[in-house]
Amino acid sequence: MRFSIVTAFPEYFDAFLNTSIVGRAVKEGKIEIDIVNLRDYAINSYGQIDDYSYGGGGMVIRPEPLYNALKSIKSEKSFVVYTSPQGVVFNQDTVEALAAKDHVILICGHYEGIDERFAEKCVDLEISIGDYVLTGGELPAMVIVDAVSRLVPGVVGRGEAVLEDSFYRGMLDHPHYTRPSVWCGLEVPEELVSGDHEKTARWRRRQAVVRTLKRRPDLLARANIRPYLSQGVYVMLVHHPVLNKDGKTVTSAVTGLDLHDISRSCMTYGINKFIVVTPLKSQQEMVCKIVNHWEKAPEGLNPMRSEALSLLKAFDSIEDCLAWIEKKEKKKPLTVATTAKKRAGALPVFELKRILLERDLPVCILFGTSWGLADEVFSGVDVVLSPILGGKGDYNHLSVRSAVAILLDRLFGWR
Ligand code: 9D3
Repeated sequence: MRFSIVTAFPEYFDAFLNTSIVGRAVKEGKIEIDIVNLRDYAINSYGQIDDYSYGGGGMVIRPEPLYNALKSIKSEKSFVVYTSPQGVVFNQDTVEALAAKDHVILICGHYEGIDERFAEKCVDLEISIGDYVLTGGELPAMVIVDAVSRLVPGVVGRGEAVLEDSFYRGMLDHPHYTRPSVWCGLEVPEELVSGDHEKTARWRRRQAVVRTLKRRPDLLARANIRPYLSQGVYVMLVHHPVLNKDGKTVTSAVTGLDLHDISRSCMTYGINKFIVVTPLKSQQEMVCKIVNHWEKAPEGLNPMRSEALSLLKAFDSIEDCLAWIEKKEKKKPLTVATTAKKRAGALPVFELKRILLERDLPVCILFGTSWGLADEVFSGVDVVLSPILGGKGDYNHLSVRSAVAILLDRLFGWR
């Protein structure tokens, strides 16, 4: 990975290039950083690189020195970044995108900025590091190089630290402690000195959750919360006798397609069990038959032979299933109903994420079939989720397997 930094103040980078993790990575040849002095491309022998702003204001860097400096270093593989307060705000997604490039050129702005024609013609991405005012783009360039370098293999000593960051990305870190075990009368939390790894992990997860909810609730919209839930997550597909619009009682049939697709969604998003509820014995037998059919299918006959169906379980009623979960988890699960229609009191997924983290209970998400869940189900659950909507109208036409996939992605997907 190579970085080229175009700046009128190369001295800024002296310590940076020789210090700590970045300094070591440069020495070991894992990254290459060249500093290009913009003054070497001045328009005259006075070293002039800037000029008065058209229309008044301060000084602006002229396009010719920038263009000539760029020409000396640019190849087809170069990606040109300009640091400016008007840029898109830098985050870990941008870091990852830049880490995939071979050669990143960073143009540091100074004074009021650079001539806009150069930015239009030569810059691929304009980046700001946050909403505060600095004196120039040199510190932002160092911030970018620092963050991107960490993702270059071998730069961060403990490679798994980088993996952990991306795995737990989207949530704040837990607090850290070191010796002495008592300092100023303050003790290290008992959970960390117990030597019990499971206990330590649980405490750290919980602390990360508490801090994120308190300090950065905005992060929840994108965070993958599954690793932070210490209890099981269950998906329930309900085939319940419901009144249809003609006033007849009907029970929808189990379908192989639903069982497969929902099982695979559950597998993908770390769901503990996929439970099918149907009061009909013949339908329960059908579930077993489908599972057995695929499990016993000879190799080669079933290209989708998957362990996903091992998540599947059938129950007579919602109550029986919830009692089973409670027994298994030693806690009453939080029950969540889904609907395709708007309902009063329904909560958006974002709120459910917050509730799940706050309560840290096992959770069972109920999906209805055909006409949806029965009214008494809605009144008996802890949370009703707002329907998945888009386009127009206050009703969705999604198949239940699509609804499961979308909801699981919104709850537990990386984004
Ligand atoms: C009068 C308008 N100002 C723009 C908000 C002028 C101005 C202020 C500061 C122009 C340039 C600068 C110098 N800052 C950077 O070059 C810069 C920066 C920053 O100030 N904050 C956050 N990220 C960045 S990236 C480059």
